[in-house]
Amino acid sequence: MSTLMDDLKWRGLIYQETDADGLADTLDNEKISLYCGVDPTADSMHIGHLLPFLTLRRFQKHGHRPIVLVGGATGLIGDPSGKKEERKLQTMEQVEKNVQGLKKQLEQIFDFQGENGAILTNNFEWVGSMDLITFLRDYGKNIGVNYMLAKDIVSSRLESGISFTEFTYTILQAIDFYQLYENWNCKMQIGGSDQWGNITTGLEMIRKMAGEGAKAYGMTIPLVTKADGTKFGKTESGAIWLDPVKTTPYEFYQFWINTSDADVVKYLKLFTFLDRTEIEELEKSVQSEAHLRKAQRTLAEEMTRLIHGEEALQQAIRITEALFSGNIASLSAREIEQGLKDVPTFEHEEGMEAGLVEILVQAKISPSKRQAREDIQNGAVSINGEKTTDLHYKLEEKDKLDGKFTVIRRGKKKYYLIQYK
Ligand code: 545
Repeated sequence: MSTLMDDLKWRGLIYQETDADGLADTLDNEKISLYCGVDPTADSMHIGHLLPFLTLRRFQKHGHRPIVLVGGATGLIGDPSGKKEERKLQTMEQVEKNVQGLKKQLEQIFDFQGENGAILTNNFEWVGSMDLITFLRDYGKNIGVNYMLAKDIVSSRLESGISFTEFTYTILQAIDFYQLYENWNCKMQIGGSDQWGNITTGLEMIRKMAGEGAKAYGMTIPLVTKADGTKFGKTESGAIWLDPVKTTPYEFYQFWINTSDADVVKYLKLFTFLDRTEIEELEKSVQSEAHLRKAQRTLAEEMTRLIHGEEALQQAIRITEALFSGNIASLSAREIEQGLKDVPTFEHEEGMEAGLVEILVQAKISPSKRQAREDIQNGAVSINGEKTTDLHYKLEEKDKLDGKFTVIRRGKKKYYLIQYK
């Protein structure tokens, strides 16, 4: 058994594979090229898309060459896999914009240098200029309609309906696999479990085009599940995007650090490049000193460093610590904005009263004037991290961070923002 496949198995990264023994044997004896694709249906991936690409990166760390394909052509068609309904077509402009966004993210994950440097490709290069006659004669002829109808993806849509366009999608992805097989000696495709049908159609295409002797493999990665049964990768504020504008590095860090004890070891195995001994150490820590949350902290650090880099990670840690201790005076206005993106915000309009008591009531920080006064006198209220017990305090220019906002904290951890126009 190859060490790479052993490792993937131990991590729980293998769901389905074609010819497991043949694959393990091949990986033991040669360095291969393998690929995974993504369609530009959005300008950013979220963490639900990440696993196949991190797995591809594991192959690269073992000396194999990763090919990352962005579907500039397939994105114009729409993969029916895992979709209950026909997709709306995207415009050419949108697809092109999304291609650029995804390329940037994928470039961060892979190493493009050296003998097995990653290759980034776009299927528009060969599908975009293909004429209909070539499509139907050279490729379409190899895949039976009955074969396509038997795939779960298609059969599950026969009742609700599927257009010829989406029905054809799998042939395009199969052409990609064959093209990469021919031009880059690409012998393997990996993807999430929803891609099994497309991957096996590709193997069928390769067999028909290159002959029965052609050797190629497919593997899928399981869907990430959570111990409590809720969906992985979603929070109240939505998906966890890789794009730092959609999900700030601080939020990203928070997502991972909030992983439950029941899930954290599984995520360390699936998502990080820590080795087995390191992960087993952390597993012990979850069992014997769970309150320290060492495993969660390590997971959050590894993931944030991987996607956003060291500097953004250090900033996320700094924001986390400052918000926890209440010492937010140590943060920059940008850091506060990042950390307090989701806290209750009150728009302070010109001409409004600047008295602290009034503001506490208007911003619904304290339920009444009486309570507001009590809160201030008890020392429960702080402005930009500084406690104030002055009942007659008025917010001034110097309290506006960056000229834009004031942070009010009531009690130990309740934060509010006063925003100025
Ligand atoms: C296209 C041409 C190829 C090979 C693959 C493709 C893409 C594939 C597909 N994949 C999914 C996808 O989602 C949209 C992401 C928006 C940013 O549709 N037909 O593109 C996801 N994929 C990663 C995993 C997946 C899959 O990118 O495979 O299972 C999610 O985990 O849904 O020649």
